[in-house]
Amino acid sequence: MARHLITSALPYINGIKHLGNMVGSMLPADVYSRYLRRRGHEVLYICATDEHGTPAELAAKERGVPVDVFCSEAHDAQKAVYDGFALAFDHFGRSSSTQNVEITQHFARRLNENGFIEERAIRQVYSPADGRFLPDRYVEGTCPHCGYDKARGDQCENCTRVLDPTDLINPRSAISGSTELEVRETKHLFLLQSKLQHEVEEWVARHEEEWPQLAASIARKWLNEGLHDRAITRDLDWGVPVPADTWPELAAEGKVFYVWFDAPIEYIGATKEWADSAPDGETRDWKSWWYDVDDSVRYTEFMAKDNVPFHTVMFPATELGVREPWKKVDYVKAFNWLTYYGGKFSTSQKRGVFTDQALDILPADYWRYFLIANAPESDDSSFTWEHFTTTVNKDLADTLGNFVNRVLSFSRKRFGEEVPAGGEPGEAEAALGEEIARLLAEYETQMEALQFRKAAAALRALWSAGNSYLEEKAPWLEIKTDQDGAALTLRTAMNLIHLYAVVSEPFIPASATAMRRAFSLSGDTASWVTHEEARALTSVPVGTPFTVPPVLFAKLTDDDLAAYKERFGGEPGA
Ligand code: B3M
Ligand code: ZN
Repeated sequence: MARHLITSALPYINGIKHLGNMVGSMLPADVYSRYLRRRGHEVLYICATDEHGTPAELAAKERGVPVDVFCSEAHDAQKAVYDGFALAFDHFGRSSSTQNVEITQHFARRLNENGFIEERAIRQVYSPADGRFLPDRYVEGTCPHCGYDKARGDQCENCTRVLDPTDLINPRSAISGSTELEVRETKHLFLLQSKLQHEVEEWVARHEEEWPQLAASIARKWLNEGLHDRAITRDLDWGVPVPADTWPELAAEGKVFYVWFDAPIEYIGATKEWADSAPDGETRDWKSWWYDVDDSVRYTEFMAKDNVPFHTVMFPATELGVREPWKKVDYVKAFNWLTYYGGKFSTSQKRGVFTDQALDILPADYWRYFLIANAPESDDSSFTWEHFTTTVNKDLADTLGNFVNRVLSFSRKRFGEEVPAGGEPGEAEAALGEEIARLLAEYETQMEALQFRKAAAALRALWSAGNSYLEEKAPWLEIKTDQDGAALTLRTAMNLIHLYAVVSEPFIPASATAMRRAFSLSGDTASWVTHEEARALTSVPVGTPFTVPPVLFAKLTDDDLAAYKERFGGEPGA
């Protein structure tokens, strides 16, 4: 059993995330964590809100509240949505924590001691109208690479290239809209990534073969373009302060670290937050997860493709330059985009379905299953309400939900509230057992390979196999001539329900719990199903009391579909 460290890209604090963000980071990380926990591994799943930088300041400004107040409220609001999605973080932290401040400053001091930080005077965009320097997103304009006219000063949303505000064509202030911008000189800290290029290349070369193609190709592209020295400080009121013991002058000017410098470090910071918040009597050793002395931890990161350069090249460069054995990522699971009717989901333009709205409409399990089954793994994938309602009706309501309900209600009606005895398993049961064991093995293989769509397909096939068996045996007919045979069929089907409860938990935890609780099994542990158990289908013994849970998944009607499309718009976006 390994120790698995899992992180998903830290959601920015500036607003509630849409379904595209959810499926490209937190949700698959949660599914994978839940799976590994069930398999008996030690898992630590860490996430946090990414609270620094210009997006936070701009969002707070828009709301008219101080940025720290804004962040703490926005953190709670995001956390509530993630609880609603049943994301089982071990800790959901905040990058503005004192733990992150300390570790970030420590990293900066070490990088400086090792000769990887240099103070440089640079020319920066200054807005007389706003009376301040305009870093990153405070400047908007046209991307010099692709011509997109709403590019931000830190990164072009359209072509994902990282930018500097002075790169933009026709720049304007994001605060006042002023186009009368000047360039003035000011001092900043630079991380000398060019000096680390060689080491990062070597490190990537040792890992890229194992990474999915999407992550590996992005890392390569960045390395081939060459690592540039980058300014890692900003003129902002909000952020991790530059430590005064090392850079008194810059600290006095109120410079803070650039958000992309401290955000990945928060993976570590949040782990320390987790340790520091241990209940009385429990000790949590955060360093054993991060200070890599015995190679006992496997670290998997989840993120959308625009975050890949920061995680495969820049953060590793930082970690390498610190010259301490900080754990570096082993496996990078990257995702393409989920589109809304082929167009962009957009937080800023409020197009698509937001995670809080999704939960208003239907419980988390509907979304969890649909999103993972259609995760944009090898390509972008498109969300449409038509596809969503069809999938829910077919897979969840008909294939799984109906099976559970039909089997349990019919058995209760004919044999009472305990699992019936019936005859000995025959050929049909043996064939079913083989099929279930085979599909379970396939499901495990895909989960371990982090192939979520294929894992979902295997799960669906497991549910379907139960339906085929039930159709073939038709206990509602069988019972007319062969009571024992019908009881055997139902008992076997009930064992399938229990197996489904166990193996479906990573995808649909609430429904899985409802299925499991249908049986009063003493000593029913959280453990996984072995292939022998899958073949035998006898884990739920004769005589086990059961109840019929309420309908697991409601069928969505044409009226529902029309209402969703009316509310959210069902047409391709720009
Ligand atoms: N907050 C970007 C994003 O939300 C950023 C990820 C940080 S991961 C350390 O897409
Ligand atoms: Zn661009």
